[in-house]
Amino acid sequence: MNLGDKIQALYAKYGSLKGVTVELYKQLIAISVKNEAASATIFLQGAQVAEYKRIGERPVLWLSESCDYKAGKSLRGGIPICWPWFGDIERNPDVVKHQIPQLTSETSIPAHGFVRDQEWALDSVELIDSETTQLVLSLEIDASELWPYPSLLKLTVSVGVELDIKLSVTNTGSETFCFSSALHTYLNLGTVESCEVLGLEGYEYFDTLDDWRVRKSNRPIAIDKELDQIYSNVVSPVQLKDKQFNRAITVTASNAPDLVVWNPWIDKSKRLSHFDDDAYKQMICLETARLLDNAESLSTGSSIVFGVKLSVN
Ligand code: TA6
Repeated sequence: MNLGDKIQALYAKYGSLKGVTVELYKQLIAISVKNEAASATIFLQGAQVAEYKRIGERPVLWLSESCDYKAGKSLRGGIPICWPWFGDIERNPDVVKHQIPQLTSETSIPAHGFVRDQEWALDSVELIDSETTQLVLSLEIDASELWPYPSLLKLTVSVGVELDIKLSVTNTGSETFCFSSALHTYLNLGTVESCEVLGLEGYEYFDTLDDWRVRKSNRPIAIDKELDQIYSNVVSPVQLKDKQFNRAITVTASNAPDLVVWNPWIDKSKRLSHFDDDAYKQMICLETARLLDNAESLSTGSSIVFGVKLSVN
């Protein structure tokens, strides 16, 4: 089905719902929803929540102004879904890494897995009440050279006073598999100087910028240099406190015990795709995840659900 037919079919199914529109951004189809509490835009590619803002407030999610909205490349921003591995496959636990057949040298293994670049199906859009709209998107994965394990992913997005995201993973094949995953949430902020990240004080973390050395700090995280830190088994919600926007965004994980803190800062910003050189001043990634020792082993027919809730106060 071509783009036009897909859009027509989506409009026929959901276009009559209050506050729901189907939009085309160059090569990518998006569903925008607006209710009395908030608005959001979700792209079918990667089931990527690209925008979320509460009515009358500033965007909660950061989205690059340099996105090119081309098929096959996830947008820079919003909440990309990293699955069935996180980051560089080589940095994943052996139990995850050894599932990936040694591909020929010409076949590069994409960072953050492959589902963020694929088109998901929109299963449903439901107006729960005047302040809550729920969308469900799914991706059926057949065994492939890159991932020999049939799987079913479903993303449930609840747009309202809070943004609640749940990803369910089901093993639909005949062999147990193990995956790591992250909801790679890009948060919008006033400017890095006016912000700090609270809730990770006293936790050890891997500093991926210093050969994964284990470090710990008892102070809130200032955003004043490149940050690429992986925290394990975090129990508290994490908060981005933003003095300039006079708000705090609370990131509450569900069944996702790990958290990645990332800001590319000056030098890496210049090397990133679809990322303006000074964009590091307006964003921070706080990524709820299942990584390293918390990679999840799923036997045939079993499922797991994990996610994140963003609230503003
Ligand atoms: O989550 C942090 C990270 O792994 C960084 O190391 C950086 O690579 C970032 O993800 C963005 O990755 P991407 O593949 O989206 O450019």
